[in-house]
Amino acid sequence: MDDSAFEKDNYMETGMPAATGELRPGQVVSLETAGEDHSRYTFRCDLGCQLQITAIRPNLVRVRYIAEGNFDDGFSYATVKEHREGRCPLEHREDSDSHILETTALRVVVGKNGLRIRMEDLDGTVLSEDEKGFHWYEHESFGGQVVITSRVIQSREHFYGLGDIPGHKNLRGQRRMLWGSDVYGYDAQTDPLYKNIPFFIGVHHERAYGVFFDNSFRTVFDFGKERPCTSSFWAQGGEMDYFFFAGPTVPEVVASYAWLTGTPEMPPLWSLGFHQCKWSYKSEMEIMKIAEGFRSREIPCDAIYVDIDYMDAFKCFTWNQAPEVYPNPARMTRNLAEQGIKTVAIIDPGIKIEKGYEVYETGLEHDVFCRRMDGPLMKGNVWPGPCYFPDFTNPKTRNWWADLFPKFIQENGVAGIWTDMNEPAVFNDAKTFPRDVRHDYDGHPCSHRRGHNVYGMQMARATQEGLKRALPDKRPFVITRSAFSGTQRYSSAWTGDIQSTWQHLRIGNVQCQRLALSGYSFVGTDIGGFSGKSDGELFIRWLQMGIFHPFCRVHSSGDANEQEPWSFGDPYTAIAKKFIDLRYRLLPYIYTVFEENVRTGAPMLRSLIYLDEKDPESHNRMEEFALGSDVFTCPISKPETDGRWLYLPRGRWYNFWNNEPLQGGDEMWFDIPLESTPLFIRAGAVLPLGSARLSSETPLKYMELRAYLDDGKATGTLYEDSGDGHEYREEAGRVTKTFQVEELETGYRLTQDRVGSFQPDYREYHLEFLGANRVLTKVIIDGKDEVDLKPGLPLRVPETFKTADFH
Ligand code: MIG
Repeated sequence: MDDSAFEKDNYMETGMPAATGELRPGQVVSLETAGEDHSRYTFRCDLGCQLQITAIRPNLVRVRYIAEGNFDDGFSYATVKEHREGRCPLEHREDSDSHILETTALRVVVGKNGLRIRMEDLDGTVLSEDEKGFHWYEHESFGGQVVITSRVIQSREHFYGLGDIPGHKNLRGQRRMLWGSDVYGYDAQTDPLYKNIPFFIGVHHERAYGVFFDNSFRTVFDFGKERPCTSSFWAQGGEMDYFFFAGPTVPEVVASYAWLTGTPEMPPLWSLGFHQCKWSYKSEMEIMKIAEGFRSREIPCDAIYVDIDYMDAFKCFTWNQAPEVYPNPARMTRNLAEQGIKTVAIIDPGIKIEKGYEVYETGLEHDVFCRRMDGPLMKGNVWPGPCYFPDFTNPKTRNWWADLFPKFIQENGVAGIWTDMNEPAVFNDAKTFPRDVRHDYDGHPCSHRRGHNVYGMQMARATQEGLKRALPDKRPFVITRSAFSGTQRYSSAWTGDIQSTWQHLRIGNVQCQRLALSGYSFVGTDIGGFSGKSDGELFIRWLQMGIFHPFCRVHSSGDANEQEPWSFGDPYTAIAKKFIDLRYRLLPYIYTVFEENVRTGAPMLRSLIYLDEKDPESHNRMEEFALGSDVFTCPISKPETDGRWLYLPRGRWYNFWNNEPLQGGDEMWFDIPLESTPLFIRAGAVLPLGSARLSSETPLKYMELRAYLDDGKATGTLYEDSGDGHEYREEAGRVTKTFQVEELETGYRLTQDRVGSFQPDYREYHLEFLGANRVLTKVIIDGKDEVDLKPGLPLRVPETFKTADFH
């Protein structure tokens, strides 16, 4: 029997505690403080329950409860250790009912009876308030406790975040489970999904807070679905251990969560280009034809993927080298590389049980595979038939796994690795490992109940390490389907097996926005949809959204139709090329936005709620989103339409296509034929646009700078480095340029401020002033070289300029 049946998943129902088995903390009997700065307080109750509150930063506190016994060592895969261990002082006082702890930004009020918590700002405005607060049930089948926290939903409170959940952007009224699952052809109601990101944001009264429940057991979040005024979350084991982010704005909550769980390293530039994939391109010949398809039509492309059929009998780290399949992978990848195209190969966790197969044999030798409770290795069926599965939560296993990559990658010329099926997925009733499977959990031995939700994350981590060992001078590129909080440090991600329908275009849009709000920016969908059959119109509209996602890849199951940019004939091919070209023109901007995410944790994709939580229009609208601070879009998500209504956020904008200035804060109609998509640039931005090219490796001829003037002013940033390698870690290997436009009496002054000394290939900027109210006829560079401007030609300035005065 599927042993998930032993785990009851509803702990919300009201009823007499005695009847339901619900247990509560009782009365506080003692209080201890630790740390010279009193950054931690521990409360003990009469029956053994404890609460520990630790201030990490003024707007970030950690809250841990245990029902009995002692706190565990607090180990977490999700958080950056030095950040989790940050400390800041807490001031304590008490009144008859409560203990009151304060940082310089947040007040935590703890009830002496029952340990209920109220989080307030220092003016006494409630951010979040417990209902029953912490309570628990004994877990009858497995031992330990089901740990729960319930809170009062504030008036007009809305909820966001929670990873890749496919339903409405606003989670109010929804219940969602986190238990990574292989959900082929999922839809908006499917629950759970692939990724497990137990982080959500609450917004009410123009304020935001966040909660990260750092627990890898199966968790459930209820945002007023069962009881309309109560939100709650619980786990099937482990501790009630959560981090509370006080905001008070959505951007602050999101950046704070990203700080705690980490941000990625800079990716190779090619990984932000356009990628083409299919399950499967079945031979070298077919792959070379696809590459030729791109190059003969001059459609840019940076990577082609090989799916499971490149392997010999689905054995990881092997190639089927039969003459009609992949006779010479090294030759193929070299030929692709000469055309500027990288090869990304899929690797699954299941290792075929087959005598003599090296990965299997060395796996046995190093004892890296998962075992059942009573000792035997865990057997499960996936693509190769019966398999064993590495325990990626064991450092020894990760080391063994990482060592498999150098040979595979160097011999075959592979540039990046795609990890799939790592929920983990198994072809059995439970669709995953039996619950009794053992995991090392980095020295915290446990069953699959605790190991499941981090399995994919640890596989991605070990794979990233493998790429680092294989190509030490390059930046690793990994893509994963399953993830836990913090996986953004190791890998990009895609949203899994999405269907080729208009509804799924809309679902994918929400998923990517939600992931970005949940610390995971380097994400995208299977453009055109994975399962089912796309048509030219759906493909184009999906692509018009996909080029604004940080990860931009076409993928399809390939059983219903071809899905290359030219598969739908005219006029679709030309339109597809136009938008893939646009992706490449935007690459310098996208790269700059990525660097901002790495440095500050600001998400690359920005939902309306992120842009302006004080604007009620932002709470429930789902389709509009920004890429970085300056680019705003909204996909056309319905067939046979040549326009749509959309909400432009408050502030001023320009229509990218005709440079028309627009006043936001309103819903507007735009005519959008198939060869266009809604695209707006923030007034006051200087947008860098690269010249068109076939791959990210082709040097730029020049950089276009478009100053979208807001009252005569504009500013912008451009981050550049060599696009790969590690030199960018030094100032000499990178440059951050800040551009500033101010209005002069008879023209404009543009200044460039550079930090870092990296020198790009191109020598010239081509400038454009949008919203200018004068005709410019000459430019003076750095106060001396005066050049006449020719009408109709671009305004050119050398890449090295400091000030350019236009008159
Ligand atoms: O059971 O490798 O989501 O992208 O093409 C299906 C074959 C396994 C699921 C992935 C999909 C991939 C497919 N995989």
